[in-house]
Amino acid sequence: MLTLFGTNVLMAAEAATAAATDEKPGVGLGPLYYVLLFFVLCLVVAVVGKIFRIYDLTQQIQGKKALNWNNIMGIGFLLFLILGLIGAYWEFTVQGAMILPEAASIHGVKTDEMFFITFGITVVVFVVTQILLFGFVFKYKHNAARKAYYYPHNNTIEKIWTIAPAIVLTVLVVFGFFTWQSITNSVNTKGDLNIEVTGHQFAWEIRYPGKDQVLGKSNFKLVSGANKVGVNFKDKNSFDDITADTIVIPVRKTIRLNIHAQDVIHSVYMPHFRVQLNAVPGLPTFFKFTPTITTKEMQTKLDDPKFQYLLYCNKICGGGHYNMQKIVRVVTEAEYQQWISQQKPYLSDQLKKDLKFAETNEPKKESENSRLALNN
Ligand SMILES: [Cu+2]
Repeated sequence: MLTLFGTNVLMAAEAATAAATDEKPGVGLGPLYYVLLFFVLCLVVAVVGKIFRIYDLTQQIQGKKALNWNNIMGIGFLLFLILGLIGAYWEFTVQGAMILPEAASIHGVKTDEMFFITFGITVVVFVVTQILLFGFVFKYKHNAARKAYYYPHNNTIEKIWTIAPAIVLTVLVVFGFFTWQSITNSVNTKGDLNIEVTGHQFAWEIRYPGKDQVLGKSNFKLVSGANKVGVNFKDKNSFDDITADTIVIPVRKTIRLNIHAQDVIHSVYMPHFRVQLNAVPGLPTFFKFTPTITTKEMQTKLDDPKFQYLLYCNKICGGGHYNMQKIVRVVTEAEYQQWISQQKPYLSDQLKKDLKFAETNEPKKESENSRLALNN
């Protein structure tokens, strides 16, 4: 314990120095501090218990009235209830304030609604059951003057507490099922912006369709240093495809994310839009959503000029997992058009060179077929 405490004091001192020199907020209390605090609390409870016990024994030796342990335990339960409820309220207000800002997509609003309805129902049940549980323990603690009422079974109560939760859960599940259906049962409509997101250890590759609005076909067998997502240039639709470092999307336009993975399972996660879908090797998936709040509008709403929407990988996919992050910028249609006109074509000079190389050396390259045979 002393070692733990010492380490924490050192950490706090270091953080204080850093804060003084860099003016950066220092991290004073590490997790070890709280572990230590927990053990100290346990120790305090044990010591107080022992003191009571010694007092009790002394009273008995002196022939005085012994302590009423049932009362002490009853009050303990009541304290636990009160402190627990205060703790729950604290969690709700302090940690609750750290939740995501309002959903920035159409379906996200529905997801949030469902979340808050479920949360509301469970909170009410939680508070009522905890009060009943600990309140009953306190009220009906052992009392020598009172005889327990024998009440072994009641079919009506059994029926109520089986049927009521069953109905509530069924409503929640059916509600969830239809919401999920409405989010995912999206037909492809003309005018959707198709964007391809390919995950690999440890980065995301982004491809936009060119003027034709159609992404060219791709095949993992064609992946090479220059052709990172294995675009098939036999498909004419791929000629005008565009590669980008950031994801930029126009507000209030339906986006269809075409999701691929090249090595292990990754997961496309954009919490502000309430979007998450796994990227599975060999199994292309897609997710459609419509952003409703531009990055600038969100910065104003949150009063945070540095705010950015982000795309994360939400599967622990290896050592560099933390690195799989991309900024997502939601802009107006005009800003989007301006941005896309400045992006590089996917068919880079290097790629053109590579492909030509395959064309001229075709007969020798039989063995390296898949990668270089695309110009056959
Ligand atoms: Cu990943």
